[in-house]
Amino acid sequence: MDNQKARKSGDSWGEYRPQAFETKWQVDWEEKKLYRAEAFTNKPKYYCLDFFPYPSGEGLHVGHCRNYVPTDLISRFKRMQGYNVLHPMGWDAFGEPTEQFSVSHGIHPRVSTDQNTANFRRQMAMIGASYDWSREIDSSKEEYYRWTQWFFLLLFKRGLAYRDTNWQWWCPTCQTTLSSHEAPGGVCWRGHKGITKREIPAWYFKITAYADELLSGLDDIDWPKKIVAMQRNWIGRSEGFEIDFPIDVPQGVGGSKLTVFTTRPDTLYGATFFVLAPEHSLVDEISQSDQHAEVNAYREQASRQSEIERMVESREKTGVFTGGYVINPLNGERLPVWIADYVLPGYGTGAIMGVPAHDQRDMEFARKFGIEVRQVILSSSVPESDHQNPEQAYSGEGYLINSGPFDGLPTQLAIRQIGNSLEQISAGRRAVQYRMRDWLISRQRYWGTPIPIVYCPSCGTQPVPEDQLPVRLPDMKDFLPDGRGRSPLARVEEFVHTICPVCGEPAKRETDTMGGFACSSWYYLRFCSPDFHKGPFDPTEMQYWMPVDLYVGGAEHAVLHLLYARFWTKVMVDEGLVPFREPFSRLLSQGQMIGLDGQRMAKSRGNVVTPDKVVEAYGADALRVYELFMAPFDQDVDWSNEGITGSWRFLNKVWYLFRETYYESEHSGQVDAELEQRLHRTIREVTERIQNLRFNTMISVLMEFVNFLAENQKQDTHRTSTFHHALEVVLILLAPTAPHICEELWHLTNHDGSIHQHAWPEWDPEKARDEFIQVAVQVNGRLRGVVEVVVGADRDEVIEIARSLAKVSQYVAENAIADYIYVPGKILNIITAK
Ligand code: ANZ
Ligand code: ZN
Ligand code: ZN
Repeated sequence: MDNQKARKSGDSWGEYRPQAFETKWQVDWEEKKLYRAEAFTNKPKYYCLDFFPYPSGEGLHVGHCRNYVPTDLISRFKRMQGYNVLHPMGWDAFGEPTEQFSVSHGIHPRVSTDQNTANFRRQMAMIGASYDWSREIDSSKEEYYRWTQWFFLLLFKRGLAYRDTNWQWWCPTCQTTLSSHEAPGGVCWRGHKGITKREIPAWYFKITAYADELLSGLDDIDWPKKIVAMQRNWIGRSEGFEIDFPIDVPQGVGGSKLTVFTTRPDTLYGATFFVLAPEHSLVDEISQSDQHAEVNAYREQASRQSEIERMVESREKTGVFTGGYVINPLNGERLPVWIADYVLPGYGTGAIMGVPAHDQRDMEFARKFGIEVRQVILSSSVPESDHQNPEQAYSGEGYLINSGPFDGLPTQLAIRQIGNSLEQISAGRRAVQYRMRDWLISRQRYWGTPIPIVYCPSCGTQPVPEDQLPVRLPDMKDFLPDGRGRSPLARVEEFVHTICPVCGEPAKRETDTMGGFACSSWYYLRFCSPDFHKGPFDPTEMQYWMPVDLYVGGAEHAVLHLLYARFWTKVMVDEGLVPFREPFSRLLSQGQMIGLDGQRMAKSRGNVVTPDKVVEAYGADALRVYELFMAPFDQDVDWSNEGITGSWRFLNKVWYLFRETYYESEHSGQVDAELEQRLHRTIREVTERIQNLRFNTMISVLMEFVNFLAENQKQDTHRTSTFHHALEVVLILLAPTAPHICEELWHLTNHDGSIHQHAWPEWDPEKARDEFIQVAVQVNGRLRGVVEVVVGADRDEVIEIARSLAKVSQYVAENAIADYIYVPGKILNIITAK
């Protein structure tokens, strides 16, 4: 810093009034195209992406900022570190909410989408987000959705898109089918009650073909454990056996069989009955005539239950005997065949062997209908006193009893040997099952990507040729469904009637549109080359930018969106389109913002705080500091009005530190060794904490350092060159967090260019070397140990280290903690609740 230039009179600065300069800088950054990503520079690349937001009519609230502020900080930080950063934004604009919004406001979805995205853009600029707006995309625009259709054709060509008629959830309010995940608990995901099942032809994507790859890929990515577990659970892979039970036909020819899927073939000797799902295709064949009436009545009743209801474990078991029997292939026993709704049609083979002693649902069923409960597994832990609770099935491992030649075998060995025996007599085979179902893509709605398929009376189902894309969404004024279960597009004659691409004769178009998850399954690729016309993305740009280095968004999309996007990526790999198997290397999900009423912040709950209000009162930087400082990034947090004031006060302190010290004094040229050490440690701590996404403690480090400088300033030891250098560095370190105030101070202190283009400071490891001190740890005033901590470690860190002490962890585990009293650098006293 040039000492001469630094002389400037303090009174031109005034008070800290962020409203006076924040917008000015936002406009300046945009004009200077500061945040444009440019491919093929010799810088390393960094792709930092937010989940694709749906541009709601309500706009952003401060809860959303918990997503956008941290990714903005990371993007700014990476740019200063010399990366070529891609930080784009776009809109997941197709979908029912937009349609509903349009209806209730009496505007066309195209118009409302444009209005809403404009508002989002404004709000994002207002909080200082550094998006590269030259890459903005909108999934409801023709330039985008023609490529969504292109991907549909790719899936079709590879045999991964098919049409089938199935029972599906139908929401009478939304007037569309719902995929199973959109009907959790038998309620439409938008809260509508009274959904029913309908048999409807629809398009599906065969995601199940990639089940194993979707599982194994989870090993190669840096994602939160919880989300990986949710993905695994959703895919739900089970290894087991299929076992054939011949149907017992007293008179006449046999040969038919019923097959079960079981994970426990070792319990085969304990099977005392057999159950088919009421929907099973062989129910009619097995039912005896005197049972027909009862069987049919039960089937009718079962069809009205939701799958979710049927899966509830505690439900009273119901069922009907069919009159038929099957034969246990290993011991020849005759088992009565029932139908019961706790057996689901869509899983395994839709049939089970009932082993009441070792499966709780089977136990409840057997008790209700007076069926024998036969124990075949003895728990190994308590061999002699193995008195089983007569109402509680033992589903663990152990040793076989009552199992003929297999008696005495431990579970795992028994599974293998019984499996081998079944294989030898061709009555069983190894099998793998997945809970995941194929992806239902059809929606009978207007505001979505039209499915590019044509039905010809002579040529059948034909894909629309690539060079005829896009299949344009016709402009409809009255686009609501008419209650007949068809897509509104079916009413547009010019749309429906077309020419068969194969024979040139009249044909009809598919009128369903695609569910929104199709649009968001590839958008991350579009950002690499948003204006590319020859394909969904430019292969060279894609090679440069992909995969996404950091992907951040809410946990509510942790299963489906991520699974679908991973699925499309794997299809693209197989087609030779992309070289990476996983699109998102690192994933994070931010915690939620809880409103003042203790509920998750949401417009529908009326507890929303908008960034507009906060920025107006405190400025964007205070909001940003607050969002980052209030809690660890991934934890839920309560909105607090005091908290935002605290953040503002911190920035105010920064402002006055500069105003009152820096330019009213010249430095002496002297070096302050102690300050230098602190400075280098601060650089290291801030850098590492940003890298480890510990934004809240990163800000504490900066606050502490600013306080230290302010103290020095009062003691008038601020004339050293070290002090002046430290001030400059503080500004750079704070710039990604509070970009406006730092830019303003940067210019007030006569620096040229934008601070956001300044290089990130380095630290000297020698100078930053840690010094340790000992802190005594007490529990309720009694000494329990001593821990070594780094000088300057904050309270939370000391608590964390202290809690892991063996003598302390015991107290912590057994008692609730009432308080921690920390005397910095000396004593931590843990007070337990009494
Ligand atoms: C006999 C048995 C004995 C079972 C035992 C369990 C314990 P996962 O792990 O989820 O794959 N099952 C199979 N198909 C079913 C269906 N369509 N509806 C309801 N239940 C079904 O579960 C596999 C087990 O779930 C299978 O193993 C079967 O019950 C049941 F001591 O077979 B088991
Ligand atoms: Zn609905
Ligand atoms: Zn034809």
